[in-house]
Amino acid sequence: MSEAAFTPRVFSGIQPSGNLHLGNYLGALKRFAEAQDRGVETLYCMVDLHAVTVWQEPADLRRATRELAAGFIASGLDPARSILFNQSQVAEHSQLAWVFNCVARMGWMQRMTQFKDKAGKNAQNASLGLFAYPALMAADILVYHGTHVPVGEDQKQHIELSRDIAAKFNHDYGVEFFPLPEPVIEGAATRVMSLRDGTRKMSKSDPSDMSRINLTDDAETIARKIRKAKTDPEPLPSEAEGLEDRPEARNLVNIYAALADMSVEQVMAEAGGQPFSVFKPRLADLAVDRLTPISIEMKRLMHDEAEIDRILADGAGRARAIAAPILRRTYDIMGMVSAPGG
Ligand code: AQP
Repeated sequence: MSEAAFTPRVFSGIQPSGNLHLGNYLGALKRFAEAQDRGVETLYCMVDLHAVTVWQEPADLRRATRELAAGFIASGLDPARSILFNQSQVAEHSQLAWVFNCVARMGWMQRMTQFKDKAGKNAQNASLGLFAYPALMAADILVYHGTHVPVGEDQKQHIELSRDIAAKFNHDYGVEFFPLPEPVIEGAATRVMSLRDGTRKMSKSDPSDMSRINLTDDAETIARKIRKAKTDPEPLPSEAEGLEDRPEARNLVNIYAALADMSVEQVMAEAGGQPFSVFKPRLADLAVDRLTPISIEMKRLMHDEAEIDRILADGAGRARAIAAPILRRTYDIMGMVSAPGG
């Protein structure tokens, strides 16, 4: 393996913690499929080891992992062209994460806003895994020498930390072994907000199901959630600048733009001045048109769990073939003695 010559390779992951939603689709899954369709090498992972940083019922985790795999495939990821797998089947993620636990500094982790958000006021009671989460995430990417990571805006800080870990490892050992991965955060919907509060991101763990559109929602549910989405009483402004202090209006316009593959300016040119009584039904029609084929395909795929398990096992084998030599070389750089010829 020639060090410092990094072929572009895309890696990203999603937690199988239930309720795959429109934010995950527009911020991540849709972008994953676009990278695959550009012909770059792509690896996409159901990060079950991340999910268990907070409590998961075993039966729910098993179901959510298969449902997420179905969501990946229904969103356009082709197991023949992308490597699709669940993290716990490739032990090299955890092995490299331990190395990175020894590279990353406590102070770096303490600055992570996701830890602060998720641990809340009771940080002493959070799991050690939740604190160390970003080191595992760095390992997820770097165990493949991943160079590009499509993610939503909320993950930017973690990718920056992955770069810091890669740079410190390279510096400490005097090598250029790990690439510094780039976040790929593009498009109109890098941060989809809650339908109930335009200042909070749409999230799996929001207790209100009305706050998000789930990829498993049927047409009627999608339309109802959009109809009931919080808005202000004014019609849409005629230009994008007019959305600045109107978080709910901006969110619906961003969602429209991302679903229609349009820019926000193009949407404003078409829909500027419309009251929400006109814009919301248009958005609902578009969302139903784009999302119901995904939910129907997910349900169909979920009928054949054995086939999903076969796809994940096949992906894990292909992922391990890339990860194992990178981990071996990492250990070697660090001075770990390996079996002769190993
Ligand atoms: N609201 C969002 N807008 C755009 N992108 C989003 N992503 C998540 N929410 C939004 C992106 O989806 C990918 C997978 O996220 P994840 O499931 O691994 O973790 P998360 O970011 O913690 O997702 P949630 O829904 O916010 O889960 P909870 O409620 O458990 O915290 C990432 O690329 C993420 O950016």
